[in-house]
Amino acid sequence: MKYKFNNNWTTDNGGVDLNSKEVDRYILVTPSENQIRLAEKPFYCFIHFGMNTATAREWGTGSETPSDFTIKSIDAAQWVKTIKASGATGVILTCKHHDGFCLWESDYTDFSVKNSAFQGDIVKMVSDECHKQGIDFGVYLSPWDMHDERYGTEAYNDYFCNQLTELLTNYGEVFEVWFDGAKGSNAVKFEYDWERYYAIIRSLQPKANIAICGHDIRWVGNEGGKTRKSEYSVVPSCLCDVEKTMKNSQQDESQASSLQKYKSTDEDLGSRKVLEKNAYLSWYPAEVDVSIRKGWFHSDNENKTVKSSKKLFWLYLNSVGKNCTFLLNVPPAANGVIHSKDVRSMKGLGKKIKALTENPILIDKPGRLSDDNGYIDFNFDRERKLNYVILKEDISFSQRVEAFDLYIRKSNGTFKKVFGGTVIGSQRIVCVKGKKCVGARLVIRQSRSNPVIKSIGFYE
Ligand code: FUL
Repeated sequence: MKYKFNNNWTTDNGGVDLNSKEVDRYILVTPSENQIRLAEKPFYCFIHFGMNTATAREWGTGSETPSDFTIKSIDAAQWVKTIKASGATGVILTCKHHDGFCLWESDYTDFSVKNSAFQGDIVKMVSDECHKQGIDFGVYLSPWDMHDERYGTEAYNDYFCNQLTELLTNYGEVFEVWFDGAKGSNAVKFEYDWERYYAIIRSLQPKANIAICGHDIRWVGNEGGKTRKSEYSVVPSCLCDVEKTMKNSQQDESQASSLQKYKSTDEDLGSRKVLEKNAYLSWYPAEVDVSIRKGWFHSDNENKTVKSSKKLFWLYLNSVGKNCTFLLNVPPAANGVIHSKDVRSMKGLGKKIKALTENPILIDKPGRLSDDNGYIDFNFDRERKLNYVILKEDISFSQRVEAFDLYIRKSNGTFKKVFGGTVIGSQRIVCVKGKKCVGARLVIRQSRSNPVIKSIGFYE
């Protein structure tokens, strides 16, 4: 055999402690029930729709009037059907974007669909449709509001809480509340009453995760689909600091696409080197938000920028397959439907995601590995063309694996390394590109205490 495999790997463990007080401190950080539920349904969609759809802008100006919302009808059934076809399991609707216009008939402002040409409540139409077609519903409510006169005074916090209460009371179960960190650089200085907002969410929708300016879901840090080589879920608690998130978020309308460029500054958020310097740690998994087109809102000028299903699938593998959740934005047009180009890509994506696990070769549930489980062998029934390997840690025991390798075993008995990776986390998808083999070997090189592998699946 060309490679040396160490059965009793725990004595080596990459030269770092397998068990120690410090390691215990890391693995004691585990997800909440809500975070576990989200990790099990890691792909969902954004719907950016509102005043900006009618005016073909990204941010609006704050001086629009309800009559500028010229859209008269929407086909919510088509929206949800399109999203379901992609394999996504939820929708987050921009109930109010930075321009302040509300897609529901709020009792606390005149600036809503109520006073426009639109007949009805768009939040109700979309949430009803989600419930009808069996997918989750979530809300985006922009804290920054360019229109409302109360913004900048304590009365705005009351207004925001009232709106949050409406959204979390009248539209059934809400799976995620998305608080955007974006705020114009010239906006008045104002302290949002986050603790009050969070208390309302926890009491009215205890199953909802709070994203971005919240403590349940971390923004991956860019809007281009880039994830880190090692995306850790156990990170320093200071990353939950809302002010820090806001500083990195969009601060100008024209930045809509510049955030699609990658920043690599904060590449390491959760290695031992980082954690040992931080007294407080949190389970704060990353969410990748990307738009299917150049902008977040639909504009006919950007129909050429619709991403192909191949590109979307790559984004899926690079997020869902790398311990992140994936929030893909699909913005309907001003005629009330999602454009046929976007529909085509979404359908294509759905097919690709389905095909990923359509032909299982073997699925195993190893559980907690023992000291002499340095490697585990898997024997296939016959020679197979291996395409994907899907690994999952049991994250209720935290995120433990720090380095692993995958080998295939050829029909002549030799091993060939096909992948060397770092973290696994809730899900790691490894592409093997149809290599012929009769078995495989998973080698754990480094871990925080003994790994707990929930499952490993091999797919043709
Ligand atoms: C940003 C916003 O400014 C964009 O308009 C969009 O809503 C995106 C998801 O977040 O920060």
